[in-house]
Amino acid sequence: MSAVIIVTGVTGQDGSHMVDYLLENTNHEIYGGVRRLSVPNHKNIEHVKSDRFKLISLDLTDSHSIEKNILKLKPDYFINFAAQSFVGASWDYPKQTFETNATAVLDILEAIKTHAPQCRFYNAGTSEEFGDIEYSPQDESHPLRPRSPYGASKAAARHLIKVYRESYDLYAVQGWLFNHEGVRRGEEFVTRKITKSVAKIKQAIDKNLEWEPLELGNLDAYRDWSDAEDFVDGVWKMVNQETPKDYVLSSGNAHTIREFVETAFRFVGIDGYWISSGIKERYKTTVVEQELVKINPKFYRPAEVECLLGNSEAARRDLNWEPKISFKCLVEKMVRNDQRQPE
Ligand code: NAP
Ligand code: G4F
Repeated sequence: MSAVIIVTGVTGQDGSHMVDYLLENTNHEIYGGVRRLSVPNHKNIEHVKSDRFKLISLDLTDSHSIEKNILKLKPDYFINFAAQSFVGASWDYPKQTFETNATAVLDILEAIKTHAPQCRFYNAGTSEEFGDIEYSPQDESHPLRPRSPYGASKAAARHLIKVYRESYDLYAVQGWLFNHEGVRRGEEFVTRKITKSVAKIKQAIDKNLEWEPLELGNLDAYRDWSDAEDFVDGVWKMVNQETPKDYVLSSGNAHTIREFVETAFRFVGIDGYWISSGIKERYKTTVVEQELVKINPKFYRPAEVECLLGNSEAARRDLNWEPKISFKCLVEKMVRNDQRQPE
């Protein structure tokens, strides 16, 4: 039987991978939610050519557009990847972040309860909800101690989902997904920022040209990085259990930003070394005089989540899920992709 699935955030990283995954692994009809922008950015979905995929107009900050789509399509699944997803921007736009990431989830739950109570709802939760961590690795029992308006908005959404699940018997879940990256990653997130810059610097060195050093903030934070393509399978499994339950998805390995930088430069044959410390820290190479990386304090955050390391034992056991791509393969894949991109 073919089901009707609404996926939001399809212009972004995870939503676009979810569309690819569903087209390849199911025969369902997929409706991709996009909001109106002056200049549409459909790059991540422009390769999709299927009459099982249609775009619908859906802005999470407009409850009417949420309700209208749910009323009309009566979806069997609603997979919500849309969000203000950049932690750094959540201090600049705390209200917009909360409205997009939490209030909109309430609007979706209300519309599902009223118009499509059989619909299975997945919301994109995050390791950022753990925030100021109490222990490592973090599992499903770790307390929610968010450190940013972003983390707080996702924690609020989690509480709402639990309340609606228990009050109205809805199938509604929110995974705790640790960082996942890839070739569709937005360019302001640290991994993509690094791989783009490594590709540019390598090209400049090869052509004997000058370059702008990569400017970063906190190099000491640990993140548990995986490949986004591995995660959409876990999300689909989470929304297809017998009874709804939230799971952690993670690789179980954490690396610092510093290690990501070293791995990316090493892949293009540039061995570097760190000198100095604090805001004077630099990454240099013996090949040329000019520095590769320097610190710009504008990328420090008002409050930092210093270490995220996930324990995904429960998902591996219950959902038969595991990530396949290693940290090194992920970094290499991202750098290789950025080396192929035209300037
Ligand atoms: P992303 O690439 O930044 O994509 C975000 C998507 O949300 C974009 O398609 C964006 O559309 C859409 N969006 C933003 N505001 C909207 C609104 N008001 N109405 C409708 N659509 C809106 O994020 P991602 O990395 O794929 O992450 C997907 C989800 O997982 C997010 O909820 C994120 O918070 C969560 N998450 C991500 C990670 C990770 O490591 N990637 C980890 C844990 C949780 P436009 O193109 O129009 O901006
Ligand atoms: O790449 P980031 O911006 O990702 P962050 O904050 O971990 O958030 C991502 O993962 C979350 C899951 O844990 C998602 F919920 C969220 O939607 C998003 O996908 O920053 C990673 C780390 C931070 O510690 C940051 O302070 O890198 C550090 N960093 C150092 N220099 C930088 C920079 N981050 C960015 N974006 N830019 C820098 O120049």
